[in-house]
Order: sequence, then structure tokens, then C-alpha cells
Amino acid sequence: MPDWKKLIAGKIAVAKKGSAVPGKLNDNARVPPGQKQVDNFPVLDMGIKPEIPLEKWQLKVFGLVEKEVALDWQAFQALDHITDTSDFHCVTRWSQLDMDWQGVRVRDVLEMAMPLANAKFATMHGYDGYTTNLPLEALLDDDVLIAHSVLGAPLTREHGGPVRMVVPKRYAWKGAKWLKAIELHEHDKRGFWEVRGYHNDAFPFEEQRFSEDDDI
Ligand SMILES: Nc1nc2c(c(=O)[nH]1)N[C@H]1C(S)=C(S)[C@@H](COP(=O)(O)O)O[C@H]1N2
Ligand SMILES: [Mo]
Repeated sequence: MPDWKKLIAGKIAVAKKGSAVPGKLNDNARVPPGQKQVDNFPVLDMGIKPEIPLEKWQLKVFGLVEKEVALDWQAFQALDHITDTSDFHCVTRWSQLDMDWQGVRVRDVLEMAMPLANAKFATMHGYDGYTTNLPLEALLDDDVLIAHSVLGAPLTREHGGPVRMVVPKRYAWKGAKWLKAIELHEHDKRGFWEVRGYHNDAFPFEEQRFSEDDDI
């Protein structure tokens, strides 16, 4: 078992002061303030990396929907797949540019579930028990994907395979690895990091790292 308290405190310390990545801060306009550019795609999670055999894998959309959706691997493969290239910004102060994610638009999967009129917020659930939250509207953008591949290869288990979410406009903790379900609610409900002091909105170019900077 990972030492959760230590891991959590360590990640928050790095995000506050910045020491995870050696080197100089980058002046590329695509790299948000306080971030350093990397190209080695670091791995970040709480140390639990669930292994989900494809024949057991399932992705659900539930909560405030007209029609609950449960996709197995075959049904997921049959959906429209696209490639979207975007930049990846981790709150622990590294950014990797030009990540060519392949997968299905979250919007397309949500559409199958037909969200009810009062569905305004979403919780993403990972197979490791991780959660993160976003307004439903944020999931409708073209670049928000349920990705199965990146950098020309299927997602490794450590990066969230079989599939993970990618929400390029937010810090990377908003993208759940080992994605298991998307739950729709009427009211916002903070996820794993959001209840531990991370910002609810998480826009990298505004450096929305911590909830002490929340607008509420
Ligand atoms: N299921 C799950 N998703 C997760 C996490 C996690 O611990 N569990 N960590 C988040 C955090 S804090 C970051 S920075 C990114 C890191 O993704 P990477 O390991 O592919 O770089 O995944 C996010 N998604
Ligand atoms: Mo993170």
C-alpha cells in the first residue's frame, strides 16, 4: 500500500514550490506559466495501477441520463475514432506538447446516454477509485477524448490503459486514467484532488493550481 498521506503531501509541495523537473522555465508561449517542458511523459498517480483485461473492461455513463450506457470493448471499438493533437500540463509543473491522442470524443459517448436537462456536472471514475469533476459543458469540446492510444502506441497500463480521459484545456489531473464511468449530476461534486486542496477549475494558463485561488 502506498503511504497516501506522504504521497499527497509530496505532490502538493511540488505543485506549490516546483522541484519535480530540473531545468529552466520555458518561454514557449504554449507552455503555461510555472511549467517546464518535457518530452519523457512522466507517470503520476497514487501508486495503484489497476490491470483491466479487455474482456472484462466496461465503460458506463450513468446518473442523470435518459439511457444508461455500458460499453464493452467491442462496442467502444465500433464508435468513431479520431486523432487529436494537444498539449498536456501537469500541476506538478511539467508540460509535454504535441500529444497525438487517439480515441473517441466524450461528447459522442455522452450523446448515446442522452443527458437529462438537469445534468450540469460530471464525475469521472477510474478503476483505481480515483475521481475528478468537471462541468458537463467542459466535456463537450472537440478535444476531450476517451483515449486508447498516444504517441503512436496503445496506452500503457501506467498511463491509464485500456482508456483514459484527456481534457487538454485543464491540468492533467482532470483526465481520469483507467476510466470506468462518467456520472452526471445536477450539482458539482469535488473529486479526489479537488477535496484535497486542488483548484476546482484547473486552467493551466491561469495557474489555477489550488483551491485557495478558487473564485468562490
Ligand atoms: N485514475 C486515475 N487517474 C489519474 C490519476 C490517478 O491517480 N488515478 N492521477 C492524475 C494526475 S494527478 C495526473 S498529473 C495525470 C498523470 O497522467 P500520466 O501518469 O499519464 O502522466 O493523471 C491523472 N489521472
Ligand atoms: Mo497531477
